[in-house]
Amino acid sequence: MTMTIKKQNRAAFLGAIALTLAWGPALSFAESVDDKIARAMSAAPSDVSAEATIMDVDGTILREGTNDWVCLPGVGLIPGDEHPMCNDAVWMKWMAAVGAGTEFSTDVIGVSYMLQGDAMVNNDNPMATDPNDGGVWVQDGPHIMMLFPNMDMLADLPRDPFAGGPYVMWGETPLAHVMVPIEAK
Ligand SMILES: [Cu+2]
Repeated sequence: MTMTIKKQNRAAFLGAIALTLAWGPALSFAESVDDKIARAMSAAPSDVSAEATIMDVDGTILREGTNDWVCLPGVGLIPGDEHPMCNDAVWMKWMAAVGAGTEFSTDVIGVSYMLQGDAMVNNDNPMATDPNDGGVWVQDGPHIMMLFPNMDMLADLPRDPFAGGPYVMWGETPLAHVMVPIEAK
């Protein structure tokens, strides 16, 4: 009798595990791979994104591409972010350097598409997290981002995101880049 109960308990236990395994992935990955790929691709014109490699924010390759672009469903540096981007090799190098906390430099310009817009950020301080800290905060709509080999090339661009046209984000940091909005704020 004792043996029978144990067997039944064991069966129930294994059944519960099987259910957990069956439902777990569905619950923890509420968003399908197809949805992530579609959002990643929406960051750039189709002649960029259609053949691009699609990489999840954790580095997982969701789809191998055949051109030199890498599209992501969010900005992995910002936890939970869902603003997609399509990066060239220079921007992927920038992302890796920021993620690893290492120095970034480039000999050539870099381009990233963010046609679905961006998160709200402090334009001077990439580490800022409080939108009420008195700094200049900006959340841009569709834009292109550019990296340059040296800061002299950015000398004449405004540091004010609301000046109109391209502006410099995080200009006093090694993460400086040019934001090129393509819609009015
Ligand atoms: Cu951006």
